[in-house]
Amino acid sequence: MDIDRILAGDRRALARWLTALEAERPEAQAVLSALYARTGNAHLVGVTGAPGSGKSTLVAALARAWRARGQTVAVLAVDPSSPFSGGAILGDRVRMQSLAGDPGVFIRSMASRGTLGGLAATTADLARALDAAGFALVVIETVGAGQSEIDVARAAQTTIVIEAPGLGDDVQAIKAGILEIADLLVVNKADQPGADATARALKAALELEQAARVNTSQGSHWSVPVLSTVATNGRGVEEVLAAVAAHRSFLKETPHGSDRERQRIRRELESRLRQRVWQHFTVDFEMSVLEELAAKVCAREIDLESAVKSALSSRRTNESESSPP
Ligand SMILES: Nc1nc2c(ncn2[C@@H]2O[C@H](COP(=O)(O)OP(=O)(O)OP(=O)(O)O)[C@@H](O)[C@H]2O)c(=O)[nH]1
Ligand SMILES: [Mg+2]
Repeated sequence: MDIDRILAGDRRALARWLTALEAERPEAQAVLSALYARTGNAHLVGVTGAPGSGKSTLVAALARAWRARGQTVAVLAVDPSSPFSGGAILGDRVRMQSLAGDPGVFIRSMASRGTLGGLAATTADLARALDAAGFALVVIETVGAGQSEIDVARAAQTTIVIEAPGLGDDVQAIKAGILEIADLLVVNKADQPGADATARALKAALELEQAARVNTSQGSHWSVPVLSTVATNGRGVEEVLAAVAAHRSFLKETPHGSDRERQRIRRELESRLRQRVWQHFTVDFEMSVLEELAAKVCAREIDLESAVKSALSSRRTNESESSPP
């Protein structure tokens, strides 16, 4: 792990570091710790939405527009669960081909981690690494479907949720959870029939959701814009760029923004801690104990709470055996 080469912009050194971070190698974490003070300069932008809504195409268009302004861009494409991820990544490569060869752009696909809580943590680490490596914008693309994608999106500072007309029932596709994390809503494929109806449905859903948001947060609040784009020809891309910049200023300049940043870090801290405590717990804990306890609970021999106590006490016995008094 060569810190100097990473900081000098050596792409292979950076790629090696990211690979080692994905594999959770301690030396890669050590580099991240050493470089942590250099993070915090990038703007982390999440892009999430249904499969095929045009995320990659829009990300490529955004990246080109940022590059035209002289800003460097890194893209993390996260696709952990899809059995087609190999193909999707190939497709992404094609769609992002116009960016290939530009030293100011770095594209990385992640498809490896499927463990609970682990993917969001790994994504956040990779985003931080790209931040430390000096990229001005770090875009995290995820297929928005379940909770784990929402967790991944939460690693971003500005989250763009993409919808497209004709992807089944439009309003149904917008789950409450996904509206909640949206800082910008984009109706892509505005050249397709039904785009206006999709935008209207989104605005209506958003009004309900925002009413709830204002009640829970005091003072300044961000009003989520609904924008339309045609990612394939760049229509509306400038407006998205402007809205991302406005949201960034909002985060920097309002108390709500700094609160949110602290909450984001706190959430990450908590989930890492939870994972670490679990890891610690499961070291020399017999997982088969869980199977036995589950069978007993199932057979109504014991209740869940007693099973938890029993698991904890069996762990404690192990602990006192393995550590001298
Ligand atoms: N007509 C039209 N087609 C678009 C637009 N944006 C993207 N597409 C097409 O929609 C298809 C899917 O685009 P992608 O960018 O791969 O979508 P994605 O959301 O990244 O897809 P996954 O990563 O597989 O979830 C491609 O064939 C694109 O060319 C648009 O604005 N209008
Ligand atoms: Mg994609």
